[in-house]
Formats: sequence, C-alpha cells, structure tokens
Amino acid sequence: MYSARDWQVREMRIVFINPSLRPDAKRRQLPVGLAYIMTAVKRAGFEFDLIDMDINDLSMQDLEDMLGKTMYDVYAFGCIVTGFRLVRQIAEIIKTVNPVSTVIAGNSVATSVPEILLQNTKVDIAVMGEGDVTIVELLKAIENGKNIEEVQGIAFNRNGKIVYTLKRSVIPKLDDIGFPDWELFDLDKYYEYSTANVNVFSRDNVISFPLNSARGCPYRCTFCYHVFKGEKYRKYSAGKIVEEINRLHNKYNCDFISFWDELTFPSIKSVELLVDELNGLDFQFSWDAPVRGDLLKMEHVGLIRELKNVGCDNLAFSLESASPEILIAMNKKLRVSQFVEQAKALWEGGVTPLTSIVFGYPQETPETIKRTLDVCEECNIYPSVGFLLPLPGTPIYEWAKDKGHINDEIEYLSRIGDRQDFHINLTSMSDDEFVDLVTNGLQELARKLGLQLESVYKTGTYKAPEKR
Ligand code: B12
Ligand code: SF4
Repeated sequence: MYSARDWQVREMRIVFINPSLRPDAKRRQLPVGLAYIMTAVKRAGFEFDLIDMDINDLSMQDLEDMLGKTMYDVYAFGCIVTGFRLVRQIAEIIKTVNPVSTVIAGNSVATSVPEILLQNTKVDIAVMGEGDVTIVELLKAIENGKNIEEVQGIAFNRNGKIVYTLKRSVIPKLDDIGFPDWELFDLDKYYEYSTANVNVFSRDNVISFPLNSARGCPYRCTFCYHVFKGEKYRKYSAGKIVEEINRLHNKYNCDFISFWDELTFPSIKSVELLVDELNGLDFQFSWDAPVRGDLLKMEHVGLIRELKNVGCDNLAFSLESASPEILIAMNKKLRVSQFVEQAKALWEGGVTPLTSIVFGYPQETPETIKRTLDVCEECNIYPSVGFLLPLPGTPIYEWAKDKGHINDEIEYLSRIGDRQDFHINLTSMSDDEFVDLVTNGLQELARKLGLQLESVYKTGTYKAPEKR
C-alpha cells in the first residue's frame, strides 16, 4: 500500500485498486493508465492509498480482508472491458465492506459499456475516455459536495436512470501532462519482472519500463477498441520522450523502453525525429514499439539500420490476416504485399519484426488460415495469435449481436478474457474444426521456423527465429 505524506492532507479518504487481469501470467507490467490517474490526483494535492492486486498476487478474498480493515470514502480502479467479471467482483466487495462509499471505475469497461457497468455492477460512477483531468475534477466535486453533473466525461446512475454529463475533450498537448510518477508503485517488486515483461531479442537482461508516447490511432479497424477511439491522434514531442527516457535511466537505471501506444510512429518523419533525439543518448539503451504494417519499405533499410543503432530491438505490426477479403472486412487498410515488404526490410536492417494475427472473421476458411500462416513463414515471423474477440464499441461486436452470436451481453462479458483462448465462433466452420486448424497450423509453423514453444498461443517472451 502506498500512502502519501508529503503534501496537504485532506479529509476524504481515497484508495486506488490495481486489479490483476492475468494472475497466472509470467509478466507483471506497471499499469500505465492507472499511473497517469494517480499522478494527476497526487499533483492535485490529494492523499490516497494503493492496493496493487497484480504485483502482490492478491485474491478477491485478500482484497476483502484488506478493505475490511480500513474504511475509505472513495474507491477507484480501471479495467479493460475483458475484465468485466473482476470489476463486478471488486465493486461487490467494496459495497459489502462499505455500503456508503463511492465506487469509481475507468478505462474501457467504463467507456465502452457504461450503461451495462452502471446497471449490472455496484460501480457508482463511470469515468469515460481519457481520465487524467476528469478524475481530479470529480474528486474535487465529491470532496466539496458539489453536483457531479457538472463534471464532464462521466456517467452515473441516478435512481435507476443513467445520466451522462457533457463529453470531455481530450488533452490537446500531451507534453503538458508529463509522465507518470513511478514512485507510487512498489518498484522493487516490478523489477523482478523487468526482462520477462518485454520482448527483447538483442540482450539478455534489461531494466524495462513502459512509456506511453502517443494516444489514439487514426485508423478504424472493425475489431479494435481503445478508449481514445474517435479522438484526435496525439503524440508527445520527440524531445519530451527522450527527456523522459533520460530521467528513467538516471533515476531507475532503465535501459529498455516498451512504447505502450496504439501507434507509435504515424509517419516516416516521426521515426526520423525520434532517431535524431535518441542519437544523443550516452548509455546502452533498447526499445520496442507498435507500428503499422505499411510504414517501412525496402528503400528504408538505411533508416532501419539507424533505428537499430539507436537501440530499436523489435517492431510489432499486425498482419491480422493474409486474406484480402478479410483485410477489407477488418477495414485494415493494409495490403499483404506491404506487410511482407516491411518484414523483409526489417530483417535486412537488423530489427526483429513481430506480428499479431486475428483468426475468426466470418469470412475465415481453412484456406485463409493456411494462407495467413504461409505469409508468416515467408516472413520468418512466429505470430502472436488470437481468436477474434468481438469487443463492445466495435462494428464486429454489433455484427455478432445482430447475427445472434451474442445474445446475452452480460453473460458474454462475464466470460471473455484473453483472445488467445477461444470464446466465440463467427466462422462457418465447427468450433473443433476451426480451433484444430489453427492449432495444427501453428504447430507446423513453429516446427518450420525451428521454434520449441511451451504453448503455440501464449508465447510470452520467446526467442524469435533467426534471420533467414
Ligand atoms: C498494457 C496493455 C495490456 C496489459 C495491461 C497491463 C496493465 N495493467 O495496464 C495486458 C498485457 C494485461 C493486456 C491484456 C490485454 N489487452 Co491490452 N493493452 C495494453 C496497451 C498496450 C497499453 C495500455 C496503456 O497503458 N495505455 C496507455 C494509457 C494512458 O491509456 P489507458 O490505459 O487507456 O488509460 C486511460 C483511460 O483508460 C483512463 N483510465 C485507465 N485506468 C483508469 C483508472 C481510473 C480509476 C480512472 C478514473 C480512469 C482510468 O485514464 C487513462 C489516462 O487517460 C493497450 C494499447 C494502448 N495503447 O492503449 C492494449 C489494449 C488496452 N489491450 C487491449 C486488449 C484487446 C487486450 C487483451 C484482450 C488482448 C489479448 N491478447 O488477450 C488482453 C486482456 C486480457 C484479459 N484477460 O482480460 C485493447 C483494449 C480492448 C478494450 N476493449 O479495452 C488495447 C487498447 C489494444 C488494442 N488497440 O486492441 N493489455
Ligand atoms: S488495430 Fe491498430 S491500426 Fe487498427 S484501429 Fe486498432 S490500433 Fe489502429
């Protein structure tokens, strides 16, 4: 538990909770979204505690025991919508130990299904979208007994009716909010997962930190949801990003950064700007980032070598499918040939390419599964594979509801989780045929690439195939 002591003490008692989405995973990553929220609240002068369920391996019973010992006025936590079940349990526990408290939830469970959340769990207030400014205004309103209806960007339940306040506009310039204060977390415990937390191929051990360098994405893939969806794409300046890297290095010996963005580089220009800034670093440093599959061409091999020289270990970019028909259905705006060219250019330039695949669009067939895995083999990439998991707020979710694949949303939201587990079948293949084709295809691909994997789905960190 973290307790602040060095700023003005106010009367309202607040606790943040970091739920554990994957309690059995080998990774334990710092929760960046919650960190931004807590940092904003700290800077506004509030005192609070943190119960970090994830890093401390706390069960729901542990949480109940801990909450039973200390009473708070406000309990706040965030969760991806796939953790709906956890959100329900946590809110239930809070209201059992303290029925008169205020329960606030943020992240996509609050942004994509606010009504379901407020009507089917004990959450009182949903913070929708970017929460950094909203949370501070909300806490001030609660503390001062003001009408929370004046706080933009929230939804709440008033006598069974859901009230939505005015939409909050996004922070125009990310440089203005700075970066999270990692002192709020038990970093010694997180350090133990430093190397396991990232895909690192060029070195054995690293001290890694996540860094959010951009928010949003200008594309509109039909299966993708994130809380910045529909908002303007924004990026920290290259100078600010490198200033933060220097700070993390000087303060924590950090020597690996994972850019936790939807899209780190929207253009070649943005790559060049970061390369220029990273050139000034005087310590060994590596990083990885998510990009689009159509960013780099063979003509950029020189630039890729420069990326490698400034520490780029790997770049992740999604093929999703090698079926042109499925790519169109996904609104991916990507051609398979662009993906293949980028993979080859990266291998040529010395940066490891990684990709992810979504199997299970309604157009999926045994042939499209094979074609997709063949392209991975051609590019010498073992993909991170997931089954299509329709998420609220996406066109494919609406399609699945319309066609009767999701009849009971609460039941569906309560059972979903990792997309590497099979949850729903929108194809015309039987469940067994579909899953067997993907599993056998992946086993075959791993064999061809010379990889020995514990699981063909939950690969975590593994050794990428060597350059061929
Ligand atoms: C890190 C990460 C994870 C980590 C989570 C670690 C953690 N503790 O945060 C792990 C690895 C566990 C994970 C898992 C999955 N993830 Co993920 N992940 C991300 C990633 C890369 C970064 C998240 C992040 O930090 N963003 C930056 C911060 C600033 O944004 P934010 O988290 O949204 O936070 C803001 C608001 O949401 C809000 N907020 C957040 N928390 C709180 C708390 C409070 C109290 C309040 C008021 C507000 C608030 O305010 C924040 C600041 O503005 C994103 C991609 C991305 N860039 O968002 C995908 C992303 C969040 N993941 C996604 C998905 C699909 C998954 C998986 C389903 C994928 C899979 N392979 O199975 C699984 C879920 C598994 C499960 N069992 O449920 C989707 C979200 C889907 C959705 N509908 O929410 C994203 C957006 C990627 C994408 N574009 O598809 N993920
Ligand atoms: S899948 Fe990637 S490119 Fe498509 S909308 Fe989501 S973040 Fe953007």
